[in-house]
Parts: sequence; structure tokens; C-alpha cells
Amino acid sequence: MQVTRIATQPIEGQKPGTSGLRKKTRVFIQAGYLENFVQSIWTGIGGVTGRVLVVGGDGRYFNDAAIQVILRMAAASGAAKVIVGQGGLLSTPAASNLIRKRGADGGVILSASHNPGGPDEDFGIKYNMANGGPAPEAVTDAIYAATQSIDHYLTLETPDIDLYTLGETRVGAMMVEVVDPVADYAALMEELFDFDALRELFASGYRVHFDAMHAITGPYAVEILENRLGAAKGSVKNAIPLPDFGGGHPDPNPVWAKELMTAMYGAGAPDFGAASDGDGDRNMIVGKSCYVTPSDSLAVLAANAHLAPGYAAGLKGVARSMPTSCAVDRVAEARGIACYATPTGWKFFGNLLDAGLATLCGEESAGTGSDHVREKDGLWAVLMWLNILAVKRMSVGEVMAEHWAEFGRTYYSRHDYEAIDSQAANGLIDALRAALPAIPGQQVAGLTVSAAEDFSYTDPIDGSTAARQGIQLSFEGGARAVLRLSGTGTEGATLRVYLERFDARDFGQDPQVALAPVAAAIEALAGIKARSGRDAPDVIT
Ligand code: VG1
Ligand code: CO
Repeated sequence: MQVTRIATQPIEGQKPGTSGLRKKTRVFIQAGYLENFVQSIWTGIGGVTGRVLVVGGDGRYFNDAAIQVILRMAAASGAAKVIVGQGGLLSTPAASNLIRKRGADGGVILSASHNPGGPDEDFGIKYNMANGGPAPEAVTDAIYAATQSIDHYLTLETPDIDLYTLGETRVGAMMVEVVDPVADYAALMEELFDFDALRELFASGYRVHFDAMHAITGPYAVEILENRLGAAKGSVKNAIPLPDFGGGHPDPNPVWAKELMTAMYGAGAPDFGAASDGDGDRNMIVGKSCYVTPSDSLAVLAANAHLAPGYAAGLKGVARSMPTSCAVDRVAEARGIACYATPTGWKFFGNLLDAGLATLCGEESAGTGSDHVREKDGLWAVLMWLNILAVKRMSVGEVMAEHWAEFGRTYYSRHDYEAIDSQAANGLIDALRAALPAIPGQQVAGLTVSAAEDFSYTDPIDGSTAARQGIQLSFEGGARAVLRLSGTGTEGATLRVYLERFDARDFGQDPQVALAPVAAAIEALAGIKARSGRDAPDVIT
């Protein structure tokens, strides 16, 4: 088989964002677009000669074709072996686990995660390191630099590789091993959670509604919840991964997982509801008429993790992204463990997990995970919740009531202004940044600003820094707001406004009502309506 050298030139804009490179599928399928980026990954990581990689994706449109390109290019550049999920499928946490379990040098994950899929929607690609976690900024910067000077890529002339038959085949000098995408992941979950207790729970008639949103977690959830744990057949809804996710947004929140919300808030609701996203790393938890915000979910898991066998020894520490609510901080304080605040994006948790400084991590965007892999993990969070509920013999609502009674409630909401004009969005952040020194002490809409900063982070392990990670405004009395621009969108800019307010006594308010004063203060300070041209957020979660 022939290695071919194809001349190319740099393509603008191949800069990885919060989680890899995401673009419209139409952009990705242009001749040379994916190839340029893949060759730049090889360059950015110092080459793939002799290396072992894991490759898989969430099954969205272009997943299979992209994997063929990557396999040819890995072989042409001298990789020793690629381990690929059958049918090209791997959830993000399962890929992370495979990299770790098989001692691979890294992995390539194809997904635009919670973004919709299809020819007119989004595609994405990211590189994960030997620890199973997303490449840190030093590596994504090197990859981006390579995209700016690339002049050729290497590929192998070979027919399409069979991704459906399990086992090994040779492609040139490289071995391709097709593996069951679910088996190793399911085995890991059995190590962490009390499957006997969960089987008993389901045997007693406990009902779950898991919405896989026609994305990657379908096969994982059917195998674990229905086959191994005995949840009723059909508990996993929308279980077949589809290239366009059935036309939906595979983003597990009350807006996009409407079907689940309707079931959980209706008459005869099941005991427990959950959903995951495109690539299986996010989770949404909802009890009977009781939606759990991701920030609260992280706090509840931190307070109760020791009830699951894999965490019986307690937690070494916890970490949250900076915009995630401070609910988990209160648990950490009460338990006497450290709590770290990092910039948005799972890559910032990697060093804390590797160094044993944190056991649990979470993000307000429905991402929770632990040191069992180096990615957030949707189904893991679902099993952790179920394990806790099985031990406590409580409903989700009872667990929340107990939690707030002990730690107080942090009302929380995120307001997204999607696909607004990029210049307007940057103008808004720039103006706020420029005004920061003068903001503390100001009275706005009845609230007094106690601190205002542009968040920057220094990694406690390697000393790397990340600046300009979001404008954080704190108010007297324990309210806080964060404004930042999304790094995963593919159209214009998306402004995210994160709002929180602590209440030690009153737990029964509607979050939007409880947070209205904070939202009003932010509007007064940032002028979102005028600058974005929007009267209200597009998505409130
Ligand atoms: C969003 C979330 C962030 C998450 C990232 C990747 O990023 O806010 O918390 O880590 O998506 O998640 P941004 O830059 O758009 O705010 V996933 O599940 O889409 O890989
Ligand atoms: Co995801």
C-alpha cells in the first residue's frame, strides 16, 4: 500500500475551542479540511510514529467517513495501532477509559457533543492525551500553530477499513483493532457501583426513564440499565444513535429534553429520570416533579459519594468550573476537603485528577465526573445517583430537601444568548472588562457589588496560566454572576450569563424569581439587551 503525500495549505480558523475543533459539518467535509487538522494533530503531539491511538465518535453524520480518513492518515504517518469502537462508535468517557485501560498514547474523538448533527449542523474533533483527558492548552496551541504552517499531509491508498467485525486487521504496517464500545466501560461501572443493590432496586419495581436523545449513550444505557441491572425493557428511550439525533439537540437540559421533563412532571411519572448528550459525557437528573440543577447535583454527589463502593474511602477534594455554583464549596467546607475553581472546560481538571487533589469534578453545563476516567461521564453520574438513592431509600426530591436543609440552597440559572453578532458580543465583554476597576462598591438595581474580576487561573501542578476566562461579579449577601462567551458554538457568538444566589432558609422559590434581582443588576451593568439586540435569553436552564 502506497503512502501518498498531498500538498495543502493552511486553512484559517482551525483553532480548538473549549473542547476541540467544532464547525459546521459543511465546513468539515470540504476537501482537505479534516485532513489538514488531523495532520496538525500529529505534528502538535510530536508525531504518531510507533504510537497506539484510540479512535471513535458519537455516530453523528460524517463520523464513519472521518474515521476512515483518520485511520489512513495514522497508518501513513507510522502509527503502530489504532483501537476503534465497533461501527466507529465510542462515547467520550468510554474513549477516555479505553485510552487508560489499554495504555494507549492518546485518542481522537469525533463529536460536537451537545451541538446538533447532520449535513447542515455541526461536527467536531478533539485529541485526548495518554491520561485519557482532553489535550491541555499547550497541546491545542501547538496543534493550532501546526494548522497555520501546514504544507502537506500523508495518507495511505487503501480501500475502506471494516469497522464492524470485531478483532484485528492490518492496514499497511498498522494494526487496527475493532472493539466492543460498551464492554470495558460497563465493567468499570461494575467496579465503582453496587450493582447488587441496584438490581434489588429495580427488582422492587423502581422505574427509570433514561433519554439517550438518539445519541451515543443508547447502547451503553441499554446494556447497563436494562440488561445488567434489570430496569424494565424500554426504560431507555430514543436508544438508537442516529446521524442527526432524530433532528433534536442532544443537549440534556429542561429545554431540549422536553420529552423527559413532560414524563417526569406528569401523572404517573417514573421514580427517576435522566438524559445524556451527543457524546455521552453530560447528564441531566430529574426526579418526580423535581429537576436537579447540575450545580446542585455536583454538591449532592460530593456529600454522598461515600455511599458508593468506589468512593467509600471518601473524597480527596472536589473541583468545579468557575461559573458552576458554589453549592459544592459548602459541602467541601463542611467535609474539610479542598475545593478548586477552574476555567470552563474539562481539560482544566486533568492535572488535579492526576495529582490526586480532586476526586469529583463538575460543571454547571451538566457535566459531572470523577477520577475513574479523565472526562465528564453522563452514565456514571446517573449510576452514582441511583446508588445513593438505593442506599438512602429516598426520592430525588427528599434528597434535595435534606441537602438544602443541611447546606442551604444556591439558586442557580444560566441564560444563553445564542448566535448573536460576534462584534456585539466582544464589545459587551470588552466594555465590562474595561469598567471592572470601577465596579466594586457600586449599587446596581438594589444590589451592592463586592468584587469584580476577569477570572484567570494558574494550574497548581504545572503552573500554566489561563487568563480572560470570564467576568465574575460578586454581590454583597452571597449573590454572584459570571459572563463569558461560549467556545463551542459554530455560529456568531453565544453569550452565557450565569446567575446564583445563596439562601440559607427559603428553599421553595422559583429560581427565575429568586434570581431576578441579580439578572437586573447584570442588565444594568452590561446592557445585554441593547448590545445583543435580544429582549430575552434564547435558552434558560
Ligand atoms: C460548553 C460548556 C462547558 C463544557 C463544554 C464542552 O462550553 O459550557 O462547561 O465543558 O461545552 O462540553 P462553552 O465554551 O460553549 O460554554 V461538551 O459535553 O459539549 O463536550
Ligand atoms: Co458532551
